[in-house]
Amino acid sequence: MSDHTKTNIVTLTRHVLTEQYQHQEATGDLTLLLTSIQLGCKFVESCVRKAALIYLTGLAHQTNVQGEDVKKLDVLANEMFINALKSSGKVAIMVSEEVDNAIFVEDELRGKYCVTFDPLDGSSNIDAGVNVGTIFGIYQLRDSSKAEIADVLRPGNKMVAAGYCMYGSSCNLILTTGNGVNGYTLDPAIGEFILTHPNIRIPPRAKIYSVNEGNAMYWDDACKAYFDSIKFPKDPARKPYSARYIGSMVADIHRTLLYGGIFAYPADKKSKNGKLRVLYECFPMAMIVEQAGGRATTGKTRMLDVVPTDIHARAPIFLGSEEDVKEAEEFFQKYD
Ligand code: AHM
Ligand code: MG
Repeated sequence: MSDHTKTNIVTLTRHVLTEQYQHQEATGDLTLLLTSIQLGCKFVESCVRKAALIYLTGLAHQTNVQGEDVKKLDVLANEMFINALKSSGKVAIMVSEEVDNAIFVEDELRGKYCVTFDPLDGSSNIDAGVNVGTIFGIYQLRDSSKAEIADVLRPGNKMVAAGYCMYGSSCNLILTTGNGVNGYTLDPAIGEFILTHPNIRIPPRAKIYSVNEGNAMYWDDACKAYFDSIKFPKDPARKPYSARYIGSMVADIHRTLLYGGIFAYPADKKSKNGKLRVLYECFPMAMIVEQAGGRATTGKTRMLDVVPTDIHARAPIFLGSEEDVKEAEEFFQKYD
């Protein structure tokens, strides 16, 4: 590596600014908004890293709108993102997994963006030191809107950007602004996300499936038949798929993005709409996967075309490599 390469580093901010300047109409607002998201991610990364040392593991003794136990780190991450986003002056509406109602930013600080986010996804894994993450999606207010709930109850194909940050063996931020997908790794020494994975493309097919098989008993026939088909292939030329399931969406999807395969959280007899939330889990991941050349569906409908009816609405999801997801869709068509 030449000295030049070592000093001419591309940070996330530099990269997004360069991309934005290629568009005449760019104001730099999205870059500033992303700066506040980066700050939130760096803060959460630092807390996750030392959670056990500063007594941040365990429950906060609260339940959230979904009736789930809230961890101390969930509370902290949520507060951090709300404060960072609000103070950026670029946000009008926030939707957080941890807050029952949409949060409308006061007039003096109001900007033109709406941000949906899950501040700490997969937090049931925290106490075991397993990867967790933050997921976010970004919309712009509709033309001449003064900020209404209808600005966020829109299909995912209206999002202008989406991303996630994975707190794992390294801290990786994956981002799309609708022009492909890039990955950045946090350099803790300088506190900057550095471009390490430019233009990520998901392999068109891979022999990996990622689903909670403990729910198989409750799956419908299409779902059972699809997973059987990849585990017990009839075609002798095809080998059975490998199973990989961490139970932390960000980590499972990060692997799917880089190695390919299919990730799913299907609907089942217990959870008629699956488990994952449309606005801040399914949509951002679907946008990233599509932008990387993959595919995302509910089984029957393109994920990004779903119209959310409630800010915490859920949907079944299958996403990943184009050919694998198409094959799953064929089963849903056949059994319809
Ligand atoms: P959370 O938002 O309460 O953390 O739940 C979402 C998580 C996802 O990260 C993961 O894909 C899923 O729940 C795992 O659920 P299950 O334990 O039912 O397999
Ligand atoms: Mg979540």
